[in-house]
Amino acid sequence: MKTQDLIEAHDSLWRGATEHPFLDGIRDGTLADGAFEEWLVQDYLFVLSGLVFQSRLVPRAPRGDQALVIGGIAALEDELGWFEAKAKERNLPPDAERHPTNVAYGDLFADLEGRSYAANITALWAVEEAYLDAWTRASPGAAEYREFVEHWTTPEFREYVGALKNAADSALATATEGEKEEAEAAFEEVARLERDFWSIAVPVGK
Ligand code: HMH
Repeated sequence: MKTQDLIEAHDSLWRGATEHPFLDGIRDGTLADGAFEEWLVQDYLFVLSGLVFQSRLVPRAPRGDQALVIGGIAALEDELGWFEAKAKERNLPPDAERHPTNVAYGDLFADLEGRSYAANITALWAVEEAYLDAWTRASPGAAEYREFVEHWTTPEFREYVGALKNAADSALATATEGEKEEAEAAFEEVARLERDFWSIAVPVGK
C-alpha cells in the first residue's frame, strides 16, 4: 500500500477534503462576509496544535526523516507569525474559542501519540496534501484572497508535501499489516476532518 493508493481507494472522501464550496468562494470571490475571517481564526488555532503534534514526532522519526519533520516545525512556527500579521491587519480576535471541528482535530492529534510512526507520518502527509490540493484547486483565487492562495501553493510547500509523501511511502513499505490498517484509518480520519474544517465557514450537508 502506498499513499497514492489511499487517495484512490477513498476518492469521494478525498474529494470532500479538497473540493468544497468554501474553496469555490475563494476562487470566485463569492464567500459571505466574515466567512474567510472566521475560517482564518480557526486555522491559526489549528496550526498551534499542529506544531505540538509535529514536535512529538521528532523523537519517533527515523534518522532519515528528522530533517524533514524539524523543517516542517520551523515552517509552522514561521506560519504562526504570518497568521498573526494577517489577523492584525484584519482586526481579528486573538483569543477565539475553538470550533468543535478544531477540538476534534486536536483529539486526533493526541490519539496519534499512541499509534505507529507509519500512521503518524501518513496522517501528517494527508493533512498537508489535502491543504495543498485544496488551495491549488482554488487557484489563482479572487483578488482579495490571492495572497493567501499564493502562500499555500508555493513551490517550497509543494516540495515539502512531496517529501512527506516519500517518507510516508517508506514507512508504509516496511509497516506490518496492523500498522498499514492504522495508517489507512488515520488517512480517513484526516480526510473527514479536512472536509469538516472547510465547513466551519461554509456549512454543507454531511
Ligand atoms: C485545516 N489543514 C488545515 N489547516 C492547515 N493550516 C493545514 C492543514 C496545513 O498545515
